Amino acid sequence: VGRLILVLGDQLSDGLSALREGDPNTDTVVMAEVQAEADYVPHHPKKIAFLFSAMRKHAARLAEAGWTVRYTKLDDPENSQSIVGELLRAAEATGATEVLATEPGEFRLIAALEEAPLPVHMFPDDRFLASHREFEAWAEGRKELRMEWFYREMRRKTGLLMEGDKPAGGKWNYDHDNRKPPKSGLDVTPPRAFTPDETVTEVLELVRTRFGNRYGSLDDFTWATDVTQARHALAQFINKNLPTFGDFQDAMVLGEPFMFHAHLSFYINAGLLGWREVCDAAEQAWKDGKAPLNAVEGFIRQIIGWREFIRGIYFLQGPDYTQQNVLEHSRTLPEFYWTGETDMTCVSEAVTGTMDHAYAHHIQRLMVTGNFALLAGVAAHQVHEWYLAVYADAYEWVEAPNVIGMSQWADGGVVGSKPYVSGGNYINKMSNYCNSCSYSVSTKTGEGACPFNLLYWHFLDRHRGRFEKNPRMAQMYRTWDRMDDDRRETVIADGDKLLARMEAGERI
Ligand code: FAD
Ligand code: DLZ
Ligand code: SF4
Repeated sequence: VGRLILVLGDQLSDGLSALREGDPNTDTVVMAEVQAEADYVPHHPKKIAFLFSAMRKHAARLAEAGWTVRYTKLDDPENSQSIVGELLRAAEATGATEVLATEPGEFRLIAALEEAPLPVHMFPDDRFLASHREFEAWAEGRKELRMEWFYREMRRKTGLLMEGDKPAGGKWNYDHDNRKPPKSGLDVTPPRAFTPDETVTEVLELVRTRFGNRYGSLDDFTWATDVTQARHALAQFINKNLPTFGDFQDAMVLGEPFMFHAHLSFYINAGLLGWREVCDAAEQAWKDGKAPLNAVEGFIRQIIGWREFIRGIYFLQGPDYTQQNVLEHSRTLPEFYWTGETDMTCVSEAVTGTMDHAYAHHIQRLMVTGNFALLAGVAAHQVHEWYLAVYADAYEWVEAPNVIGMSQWADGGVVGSKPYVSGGNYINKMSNYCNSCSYSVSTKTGEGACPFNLLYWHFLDRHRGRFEKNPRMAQMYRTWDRMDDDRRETVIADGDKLLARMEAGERI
């Protein structure tokens, strides 16, 4: 008898390790749409629609390549509605007694497979550049893990943007050129759109029926759902938006949810695109003189630097990472994270954009929704669950270090040497949101003061013991200390009032 080969929703890649270990003549591929995976957090309907569509098309592709595929649809009456349950049903139907799997990207699922009542042989997920062992060896003995050093190793390892053993252009990192504030009249090309085919249309109907009334809109679903389409989306990004990606990487503009960002993370994370082809395409654009080095280096760094570093941290830190809450924050995530109903234009723009697109770009995630939750002292685990649910690119391996680590500093500085907090000035500098906000970014206390201004000092004040010795924050404490006592008291009192209103569910 043959064996079972498990292919999960984010393992839609040719040459997956479990498939390489298998034999198309005797083994059966198992793929399953299951309620348990759709429900461990309330995933955005667009994320579910994307995954189910891409899974169905990938299953057809595997069958065409000669595999026997056993695919369970969500509404199959026999569906046991869990991954392990579907493996057991498949084992019974085929007589298989063992399973080959590629390691999942979440400890929750790894544990479920390890505890399954039939043996599961797990193979490394080698769709990544750095193996667990390689990252561990790099991290070993270092006092601090910083992305930049790891990234340089990855540049050397891949040869991307290298001239011999020197970085192209003489510098490793061109971020200095990538902090331009927004301009009006930017020539942004929206992500490549695809008309839903028969498979996608069927999935959209299913998802609307089953998940239509949870957070997130299913309207205007036009994403790529197979490798060919994802490659078209990649090509369009490289040709149209990559040249400007660097300049406006940190900029935010009202009504521009995508800016010059790639809109490719969910294709990459689900396995439709690999890091190598994405980075090669970007490097080629630079070699052809179609995109400047600051843009191409910045983009490649996100993929072979940040993405790989973040994954390394997740597996290094282990299953308890998502429980970390070093700053002991305990407030409930405000309802407006699910409705967008707040007077803060920056927050409502990020949340409604997320509802519409299951997407927000990096700086919105970090400096708007993440920043606010951190300043307001929201329980890190609740913030983590929100991010895991609402973004189409979110799986725990990538979401948790970004949220628990980078954004909420709940890991005490493993990912970032200082917390990403800012007052309204930063948002005002990097966006045009404040012009149409009912709060005033230049008002620091009292009526109409921007909540980010109040809560910024509130945060620094309540965490003084932890941060005042941090050399990167000392300057801010000096500024705070130079204010007169009355003013400091007013800031704290106004901050307290705002938080009390937020906790009472009043509109803020
Ligand atoms: P671009 O800005 O165009 O970047 C290009 C690519 O680089 C992305 O497609 C992605 O593959 C990679 N990348 C960039 N930054 C990161 C990063 N910090 N970590 C990992 N990969 C990165 N990314 C996810 O893929 N899943 C998440 O769940 C996720 N959660 C996040 C939560 C917070 C609080 C923050 C601050 C960031 C998070 N990110 C996450 C990282 C980043 O915001 C997204 O990868 C990016 O916005 C995806 O959009 P894009 O494809 O347009 O990316
Ligand atoms: C996120 C997700 C969802 C919503 N649904 C499924 C599913 O029905 N079947 C499946 O195999 N995978 C699904 N996934 C992805 C997994 O929950 C999980 O996040 C990843 O496999 C972890 O790497
Ligand atoms: Fe956001 Fe404050 Fe600007 Fe309003 S004024 S958009 S709350 S930063």
